Amino acid sequence: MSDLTKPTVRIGSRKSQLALVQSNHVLDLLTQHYEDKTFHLETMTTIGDEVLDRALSQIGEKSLFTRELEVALEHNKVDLVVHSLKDMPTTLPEGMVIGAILEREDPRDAVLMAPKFSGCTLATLPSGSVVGTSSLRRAAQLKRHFPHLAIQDVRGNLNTRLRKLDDEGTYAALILATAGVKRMNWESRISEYLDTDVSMYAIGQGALGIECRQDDIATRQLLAPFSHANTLLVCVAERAFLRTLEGGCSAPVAVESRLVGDMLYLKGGVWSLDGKQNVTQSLEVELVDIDDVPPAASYTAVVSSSVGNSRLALAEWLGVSLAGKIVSLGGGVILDEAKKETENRNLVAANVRPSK
Ligand code: DPM
Repeated sequence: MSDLTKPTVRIGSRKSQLALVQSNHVLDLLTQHYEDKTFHLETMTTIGDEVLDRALSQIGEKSLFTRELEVALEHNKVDLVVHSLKDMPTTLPEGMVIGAILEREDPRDAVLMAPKFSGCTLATLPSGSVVGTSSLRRAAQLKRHFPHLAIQDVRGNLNTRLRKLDDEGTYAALILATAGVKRMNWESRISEYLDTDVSMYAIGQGALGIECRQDDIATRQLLAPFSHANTLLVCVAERAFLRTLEGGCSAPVAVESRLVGDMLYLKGGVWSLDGKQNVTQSLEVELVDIDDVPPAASYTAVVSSSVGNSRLALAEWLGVSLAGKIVSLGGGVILDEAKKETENRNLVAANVRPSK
């Protein structure tokens, strides 16, 4: 029951089961921490939830799963929104920031097998087996490592996908993020975890990002204690990498990152859509505290009152520098080609003649 004598903080959420689990998790954390406030969930639907007949990369909108929620934030209908960080664009609409990044779950991709193939791994599935994923990143890496498999789009929320895997007979396996599968309580269905030598993960995968208005200092202060410094720093580096490459959903870009002591390691890669060409590189930086580094308004839209500015700036620098290194080694050409091919595929899907 909401107590009308306490001020209410409104949390915006998508309606899918995964979004609700994530938003309720944040609601519980806030409720336990702030006894003098009431927290309330407002649910809404986004384009990403509604358009289920096209691949993600075909819808051609960067903020697929976030736009409607951001409009609600902008119009002061809600005070904060919980997202999977990997669904948050690296540049947010004017006036919005990521006020907290929660501790990252296992960032690896995972395999869920159809009952018929239980006991198999991706490597031992029969030739021509259909593996479902709409992620260009996963598709490219899988094509490279498992040329005997047929990668096919699969859309819909996680519940729809699992039903398709179990009931339809089209798919031998699905590739999903371990984090989402765990949050849905389906961990027992994971038959194989993909190490990064097979599948590097998406930028921000496994972490939750909480968006709020940049000028809403009260909400920013409310969120600050929930930020996980280690996750925040690796994710700033990953997001700076993606932003510099202008990857988004339309091209295969992946990372692996680690913060050990003060050493921040970032590995990044880009792939052609068929996975045959790729450039991967790594870079590291020591995070140090320099007192007189002035704060930026945000670091890839992320704000933090507890992590030092010089650390945030160095994390951002790492991502930008790694992207520069990959572009200079031919990764830029691979990415441009992948983006052009994706656009043309989308035009074909929309019945428009592709450009040369
Ligand atoms: C983004 C991608 C996917 C989601 C692309 C990618 C996967 C799409 C697909 C940007 N967002 O990963 O290369 O497989 O067809 C999404 C999931 C989660 C957040 C589901 C998943 C849960 C995990 C998390 C969809 N967004 O990837 O299995 O919090 O990171």
